[in-house]
Amino acid sequence: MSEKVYFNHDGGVDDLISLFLLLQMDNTELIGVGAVDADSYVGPSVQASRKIIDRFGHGVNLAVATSNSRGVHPFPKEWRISTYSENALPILNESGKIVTPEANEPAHLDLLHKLQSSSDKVTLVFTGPLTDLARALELDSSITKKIKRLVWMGGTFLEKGNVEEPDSDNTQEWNAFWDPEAVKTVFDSDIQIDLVSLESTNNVPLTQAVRLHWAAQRRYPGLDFIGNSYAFVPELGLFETYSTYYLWDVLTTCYFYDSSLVKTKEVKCDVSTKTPSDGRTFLTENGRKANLVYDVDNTKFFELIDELAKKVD
Ligand code: AGV
Ligand code: CA
Repeated sequence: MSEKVYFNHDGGVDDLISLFLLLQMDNTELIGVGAVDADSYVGPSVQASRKIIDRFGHGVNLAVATSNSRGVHPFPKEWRISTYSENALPILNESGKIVTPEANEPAHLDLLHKLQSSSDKVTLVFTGPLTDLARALELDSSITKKIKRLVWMGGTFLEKGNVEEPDSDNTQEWNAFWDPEAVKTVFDSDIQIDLVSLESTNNVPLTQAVRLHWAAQRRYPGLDFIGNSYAFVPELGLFETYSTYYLWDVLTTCYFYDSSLVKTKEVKCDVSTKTPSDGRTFLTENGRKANLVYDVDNTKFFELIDELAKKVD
């Protein structure tokens, strides 16, 4: 039987590649897609999402919802800009038109109504901030009964996060930092949560070897698309910078599909909502239970990306 999935993303390169990969997964029925501003500009992000569904969706009938959620801590503009490049990729514009429509409701209402009307439980895959889910929960807390589990790229329990901003103590992960209160709302619900946090994503940096591996297979349109997309984000050079890219969201999406790629352990956690550590996730005996993904089999992970990407022509 196929698993129903709702995907909410924030338009980064790895968010859009995640959408591409979700469209290739067996026994996976994508029932909705929402895009939130955050690490992108939501206009080109929604357009790029619709084009990806057109080009790589095997005829699936979907609409993409635009979020009107706004965060507390804005992402750096230098990162958000890549979504314009992604939207301009020739492979997404060859047909000269967009067929997949926009949803007629904002993303949090699209999510709410899709959950309310679903007869089966739905898995949520979130690769950006949790704002749209928190807003849906605030409108109707009974939707938790319709949620099988939430797979979220976010948070970390390491000493150092990936935020380096003047109003941060550097302990946070960005998706949690954008809207800390939303994380709190979701953590306070009884949704089962799988956390794909920096513990595991730090193991999948975008290296030169990875880029070469994709480049060597660019005769496959799916791998050409992935290679071109990642060309819009800076290379991991001789030293790690604030802009070093990891395959954060792609690991999250692949874990959703094949949990044997990773190791997980149960943790009890909470989130701070107090500046300058707001958005910091931390372990505490009084916290909520979550399944923490903390390690990944690199070889199997990259093999799965190849396998899925080769399903399109
Ligand atoms: O914190 C990781 C999240 C993921 O959902 N995003 C990027 C992924 O889509 C924020 C982010 C952290 N560091 C970044 C980010 C960087 N160097 N460039 C772009 N985005
Ligand atoms: Ca993201």
